[in-house]
Parts: sequence; C-alpha cells; structure tokens
Amino acid sequence: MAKGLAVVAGGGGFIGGFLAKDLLKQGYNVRVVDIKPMDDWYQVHPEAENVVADLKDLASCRRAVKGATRVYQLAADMGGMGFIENNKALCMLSVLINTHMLMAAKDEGSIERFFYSSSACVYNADKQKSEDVVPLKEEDAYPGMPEDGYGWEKLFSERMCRHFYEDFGLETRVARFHNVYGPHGTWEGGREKAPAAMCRKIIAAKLNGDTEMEIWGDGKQTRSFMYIDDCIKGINMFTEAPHGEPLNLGSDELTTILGLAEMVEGFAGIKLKKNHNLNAPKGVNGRNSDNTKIKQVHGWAPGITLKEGMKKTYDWIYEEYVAKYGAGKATAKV
Ligand code: GKE
Repeated sequence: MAKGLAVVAGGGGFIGGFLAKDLLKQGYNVRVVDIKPMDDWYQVHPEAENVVADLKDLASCRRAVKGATRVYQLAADMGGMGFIENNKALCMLSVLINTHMLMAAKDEGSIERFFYSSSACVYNADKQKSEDVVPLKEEDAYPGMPEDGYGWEKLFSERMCRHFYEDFGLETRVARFHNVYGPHGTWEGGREKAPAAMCRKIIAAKLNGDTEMEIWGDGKQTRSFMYIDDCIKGINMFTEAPHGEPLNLGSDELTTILGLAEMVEGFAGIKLKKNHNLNAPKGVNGRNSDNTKIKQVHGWAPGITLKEGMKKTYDWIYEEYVAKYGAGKATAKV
C-alpha cells in the first residue's frame, strides 16, 4: 500500500530528481513539480505525477501540495559561484517560493513533514576568510552575515521554517547542504559548481588535445563536497527525525580547488597548465562542514569519499560530453 503523497518541489533538478526516485522506491506516491519544461528535467520518472508550474505563485503552491502528507522544498533559482555571484536578485526571489510553499503547506492541513533544503551559504562570511578553515558549526550562522543574495534568502527562509513550526505547528525540518555533486548534475551552461566544472574542463582539454585549463581564483580556496547518495540518505534521515535546529548536511573531507582539479586530471590521465582567473567569482576562501552535531543527533556521517564520488561524476560527464560534442575537437571550453 502506498505510504501517502510526497511532493518534491524542484524535482526536475539535480537533487530533486534523485529524491523523487528514492521516494518512489520507498512506496510513496510522488508528485514532482518544477518550473522547467519537462524536456529540461534532469530525470523524469514516469511513475510519478509530473507537473510544470511556477512555485513563486501561491495558487500553484496550493495545487502542488493538495492532498500531500510530505513536502520536500528544493525549488530555487540557484547554481554555483558563477550563477549566484551574478544573479543576486534572482536568487533572492526564491523567497517567494519558500513563503508560498510554507503558506500552502500550513493551510493544506494534511502535511506531516515539510523538509527545506538550506545551504552552507548561510554561514557568517567572517568565519570563512581563510583557506585554512575551522569547520563551520551550526551556531556560526549568527550573527548573520551570509553570502550576499543567495545566502541571505536561505537564512531568512530557514527562520520562516522555524516560525511556521513554533507558531503554526507545521512540522518543518531544515538541513544546510554543503556543495552537493554527482552524476545527473549541471555540468555546463553557467550554473555548474566546481566539481562538475573541473570534470568538463579537463574532459574538453583531453578530447581537444589542449595543454591548459582555466581555474577561477588562485586554486588555494578550500571546500568540502557531498556526493548525491549521501545527500538523499540525509534528507530521509532529517525528515523522519523529530523537529530540531537546522544542521549541517555535508562532507567534512576538505580539498583545495587545485587538489580537486588534480584529482580529475588523474582520472583523465593528463596534466594541464593552470591559468588562474583572479577576476572570476570566487566566493569564500575556505569552507568545511563540522559534523559533530549531526553525529550526535543522528549518528550519521557521509559514506562516500571524494575520490569515489568524483570518479562516478567524471565518468558520467564524460559520456554526456561525448554524446553532445563528439569525441573529437569539442566546443564546450568555458
Ligand atoms: N563553478 C566553478 N567553475 N567554480 C570554480 C571554477 C569553475 O570553473 N574554477 C574554480 N572555481 C572555484 C570557485 O571560484 C569557488 O572558489 C570554488 O571553486 C567553489 O565554487 P562552486 O562549487 O561554484 O561554489 P561554492 O562552493 O563557492 O558555493 C556553493 O556552495 C553551496 C553550499 O556549499 C554555492 O554556489 C551554492 O550553490 C551552494 O549553496
């Protein structure tokens, strides 16, 4: 017997596509809602009810949550550094999606869980000035000085989730994702994040016979990256657990961006000269996830190493790249 209706808002995107698949496997009826035309969805699951709608609109949100018991709110206008740095107003307009989804879920009355995907971009910039990072603890979000645009919206929407719980009893759950990557993610076009960008650039160089690649910044920036399977497990875990404060959901395996590029060069079997573009969007100098609390509360730690996850991602992007541009001289070199 089906477990009830789960709505995946933003399910046409990278994480939502995997989450919808997992919820179907768990026995939920699933409604996927996304603003993108269905041809642009990263994954389409025919067993789900698939709806194209703009969730900035309250009436669309009301239709989206009709009859549901669970809502997974992943819909947002977002991307990697190249996107969020240059599109702050668009990022902040996701507040309409979060506001209207919360209002619709509260009014629907049947929602037992409302999961919201927040971000490591909520953390105070002062704590992320050095590459030599102290991993971010949950309390480092305050006093508020998050990533401009995107991070402010996420921090505000986290607070809304908190107050919809306290004032209206809506069972909200919030996780702060740390840079999620994997197959079926964005790998070109301007919204891609560093893991996919490194794969694409190095694959392009390999297939073109190029000897150089561009890296944004000096490459000493540090980050941790979470593989998609760990992210999906984490979402399920948060959703089942009792209400609590927002927690990190990320890997604590730190790498420099240069280290990430070198790892991918190893997969490709090439070594490139690095041209550092110091004018490109860089974001914070260093960021890592402190996983002490999530271990305490959920007994959880990510299970997939960066090397394992990056190899799977590289192999998938390689296939996609060759399918799109051919194995010879290629054009996608941005
Ligand atoms: N995207 C990209 N593309 N980044 C590059 C590239 C490139 O070709 N070359 C070097 N970088 C550097 C960026 O300049 C940045 O310093 C670092 O890699 C990571 O970039 P990113 O993966 O695009 O995004 P961030 O980790 O800075 O920020 C992301 O954090 C997540 C939360 O942890 C955000 O874009 C959010 O999407 C997200 O919330």
